[in-house]
Amino acid sequence: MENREVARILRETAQLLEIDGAMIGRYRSYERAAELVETLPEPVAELAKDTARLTALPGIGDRMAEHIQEILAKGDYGLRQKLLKKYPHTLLDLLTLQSLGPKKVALLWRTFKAGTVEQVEKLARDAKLRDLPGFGEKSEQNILKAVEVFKKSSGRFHIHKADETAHRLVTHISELGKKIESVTPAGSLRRGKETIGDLDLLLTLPAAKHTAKDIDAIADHILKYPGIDQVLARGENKVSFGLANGMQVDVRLLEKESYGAALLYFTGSKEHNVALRSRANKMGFTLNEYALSTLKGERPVAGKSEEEIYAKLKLDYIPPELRENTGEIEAAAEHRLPKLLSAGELRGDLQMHTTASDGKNSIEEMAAAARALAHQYIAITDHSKAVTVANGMDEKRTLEQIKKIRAADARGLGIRVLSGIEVDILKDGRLDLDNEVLAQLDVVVASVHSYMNLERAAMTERLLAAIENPYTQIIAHPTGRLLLRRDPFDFDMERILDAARKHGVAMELNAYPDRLDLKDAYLHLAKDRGVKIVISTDSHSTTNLNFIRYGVQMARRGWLEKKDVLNTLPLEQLLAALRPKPGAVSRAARRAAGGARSAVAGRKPA
Ligand code: DGT
Ligand code: CA
Ligand code: CA
Ligand code: ZN
Repeated sequence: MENREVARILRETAQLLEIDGAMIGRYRSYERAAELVETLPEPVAELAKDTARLTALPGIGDRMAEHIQEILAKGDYGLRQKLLKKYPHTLLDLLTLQSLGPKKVALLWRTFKAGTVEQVEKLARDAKLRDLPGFGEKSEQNILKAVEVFKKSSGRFHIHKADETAHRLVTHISELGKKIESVTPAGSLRRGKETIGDLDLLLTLPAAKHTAKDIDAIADHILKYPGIDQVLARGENKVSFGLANGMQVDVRLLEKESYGAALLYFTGSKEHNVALRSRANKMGFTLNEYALSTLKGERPVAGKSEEEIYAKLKLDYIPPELRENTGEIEAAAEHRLPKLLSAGELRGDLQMHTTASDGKNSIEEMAAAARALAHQYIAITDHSKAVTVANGMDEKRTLEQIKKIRAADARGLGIRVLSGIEVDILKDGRLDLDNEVLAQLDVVVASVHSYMNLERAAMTERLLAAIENPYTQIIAHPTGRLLLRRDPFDFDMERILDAARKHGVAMELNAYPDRLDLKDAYLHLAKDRGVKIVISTDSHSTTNLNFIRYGVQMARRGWLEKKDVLNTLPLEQLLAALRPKPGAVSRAARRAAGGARSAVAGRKPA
């Protein structure tokens, strides 16, 4: 069982306890245990083999340790089951709605016995909620918006969750050793899409003749994967099942000779496949999941690898992330596909939090973990005071934090640590900290965390004002979307990108899997307009730093190349490429002498 799954069960217990009216200390202890498990650097299943190691963790007592062990053994435990006898399981869906917390869900349940999303939706539509304490007309609207998001997102998963599950499945299936040739994730996961519907795995069989019995044995082993909830199909070509976490998995069994054709087909997207097939037909071929063949006589001409199929279709190889039929086939035909960014080209990470605000680790711990990922620099960017729930820093604390970061950096951590801030963009577009303080930071990242429902014109003006502030260097998670939970802010993206370009402000691609913001289409738009991108993880713990790879995948989906991304630059060049601080005369002057106000937009990486 994955840490995240155990954490989810503990967190749900906390929420159910809160609904149940438990004392705050009681439900908080489950919440804290959930957070702890979620951010453990190793599998909790390993740790839990030794009770003493579990109880050595902060905040985990004997009872919590028992709970965790029971969850690991049975997938659930007594307390949660007891609570779910009292309250319907669907209350947990209600809790996922952006605008409803446990207190409000409890009130809805007590007042109307409303326990499903549909019931609450109806109450909001019928204007029955506005008179409840803590609700109003605006909350009814917000609930209806959240219901829309819920409906759109049910049955889909965040990419890191799908990725982890796929990894575990591949490990499990690989135990078959020589009985199989290979097992490869395909579908939307391989394309790096922001959320994943189901998992598609391709399993190739060894070349030697295999009998029905061999295939049976393979299926038997696959279905021993722990966490299978129900088997949906079992045949000689396909094994499908649902997992306890709600995810569905299709495993296709195929001959080695078809590997390329099958990988191409099951990677998709469907739109890419359709366009590719039509090109094949025009060239006198047919293309299916088994091979590319001649139309007449159906003689196979390619199928072992994707490369040979693209080549026969007179196309350059198209990386999976580009396969959405948004111009990649035309570009491949004309040899003008971008040379996509690769993970190894990133040199640093420019947004992360520490215990100074809502992060779980210290400056030193973040630095050590980033260094282990071979980063050359990081920026520590804790929150500013407006974000009270995240313990944001005021001017005084920010100055202390700058000192702390500089001191740590001066001690030498094997990686350069920049002093940064994630400063809040207030409702009117002003930044949340004084200019004198902003002037002292190496990296100023600005972002919105409040008044997220402003109408389009107001939100556009707000972001324009933030970009025009001479201290702003990077706009973080620009649209504020939370995948499967919250729609993006409404604003005029093209105007914002134009302003960013004009003022030399970079746009963040936030790699945190709940965000992936900017998204692919906006990244492409930004690139076309000469706006630079920074890829950052927005880590709140050392383990989050690994999310950088999802950012790289999204960047590739946005057609980005090394030159489009500022944190591919060595440190000195990065600092020179970020918008210069007001008063940073020497650098600005040097730039002017070089004739390049386009220093940010047009700089070539070394
Ligand atoms: P998902 O699972 O919703 O995140 O998205 P995908 O892209 O993984 O879609 P899925 O699982 O339905 O199918 C996997 C791949 O199989 C898909 O990307 C392309 C291929 N495929 C599925 N159905 C069709 C179809 O009707 N026509 C064609 N040409 N390809 C299909
Ligand atoms: Ca899929
Ligand atoms: Ca599928
Ligand atoms: Zn943020």
